[in-house]
Amino acid sequence: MAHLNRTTEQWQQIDTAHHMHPFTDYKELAKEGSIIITKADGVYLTNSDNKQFLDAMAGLWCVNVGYGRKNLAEVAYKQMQELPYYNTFFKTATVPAIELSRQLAELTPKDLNHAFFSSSGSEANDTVVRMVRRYWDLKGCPTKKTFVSREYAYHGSTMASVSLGGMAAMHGQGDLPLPGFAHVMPPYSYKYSDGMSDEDFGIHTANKIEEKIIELGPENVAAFIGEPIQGAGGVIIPPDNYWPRVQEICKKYDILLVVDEVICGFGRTGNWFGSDTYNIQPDIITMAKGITSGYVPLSGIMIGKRVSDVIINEGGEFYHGYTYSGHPVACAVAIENLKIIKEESLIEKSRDTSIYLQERMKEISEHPLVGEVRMKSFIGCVELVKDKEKKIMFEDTGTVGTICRDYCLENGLVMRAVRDGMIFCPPLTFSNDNVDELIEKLKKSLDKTLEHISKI
Ligand code: PXG
Repeated sequence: MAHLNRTTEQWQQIDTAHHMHPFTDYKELAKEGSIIITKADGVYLTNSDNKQFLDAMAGLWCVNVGYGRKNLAEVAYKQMQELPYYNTFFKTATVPAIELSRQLAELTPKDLNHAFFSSSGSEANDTVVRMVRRYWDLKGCPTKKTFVSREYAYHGSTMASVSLGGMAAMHGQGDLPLPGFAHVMPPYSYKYSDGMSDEDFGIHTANKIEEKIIELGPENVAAFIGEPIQGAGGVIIPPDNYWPRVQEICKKYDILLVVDEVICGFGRTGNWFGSDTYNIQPDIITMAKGITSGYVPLSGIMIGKRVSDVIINEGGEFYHGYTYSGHPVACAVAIENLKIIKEESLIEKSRDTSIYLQERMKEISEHPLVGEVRMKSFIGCVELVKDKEKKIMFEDTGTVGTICRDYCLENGLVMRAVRDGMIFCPPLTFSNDNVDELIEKLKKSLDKTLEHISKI
């Protein structure tokens, strides 16, 4: 769009006049004006004033292969010429949708052999709710309808996916969650463990799920849904014994296990899926983001044999689907994206780089503002706290995180602030040099933040 030769101020004015952004305080944005990103290459973004930023967030947790991949653009261009669109309703299919389903069946954990596509993580989670409820109806258990999820879970923004999620602020707008969605304490050790050992805390928080199932009555519970590591909730990394216990509980009460891999999938945690990292055997997984590295929108769920056998063999027509389910251009880009991840061994490489990143993060841990740094391969959080020794968090949650995020931007670094946690989730292509740059810029931003808040 370089032909639209407008100044930053002009773009900002038009943006304010006509464009409502997601998750935005509109008055505040109108005062400040948005940062307009015009191009990107590798792990760097450029704004409309030609300032460069190191992108330690892979866009919004999604650009796993980095920016500027010409072959992804070429595949999209070719597919648009050959067949830009056709649907997968009414007994039709397209070659990219079929081939991607086959490849996903191979890549995803055992028994997940069928894909149902959509365009966003939210839509995919809506598919989960509809399919799981349909499954229990077909099994003759029509009361098994409630989903158990966790506080601070993020599963999307549609009515069903926001209900699955556990974000109190979102629930506060518009009388949500819908009936049939319950939430329990997440394994957020820094905030809730209260001196408990990691092991005890893992069991303690997993048992919260069991308590909730008993409270609701197992005959009313359809599924538990969880992200292997809770991303938008602040990179909440569970103790190692958490997921094994969750699986035991789901089995014991005959509850389906749905794993939301929207952030953790496609290499983020050092394996193809978070389910591989934590040895989880899900009945269904949700995928989006890294499936195309964000180059085009695509999402989907992979369905395990237990559910697909019933839906396919006993269900007749399943009245659910989207115009863009299995979009051929999106599926073609996804196939090429998977090829890049495999051919460049990006998962193995990022796992290696994460060892260096973890080492360098030790310097960040020593900063007076930092309560802890927690990470798993290429996803992590630097928790900023009021009192490092006594483990006291800030009362005015989110203020210091936002100040630090703004200093990061000033210093040419994109990190996301979740409450007072500074999140990193870089492209899998991040090199050791990129790590050095991240650490240097983050240190500088933390110093500035400390200086800033000591004046308040
Ligand atoms: N599940 C998970 C685990 C996610 O992280 C979704 C589902 C929904 O995906 P869509 O494509 O509908 O956005 C997500 C999305 C943030 C942020 O502020 C995180 C997400 C989306 C937007 C903002 O960190 N995650």
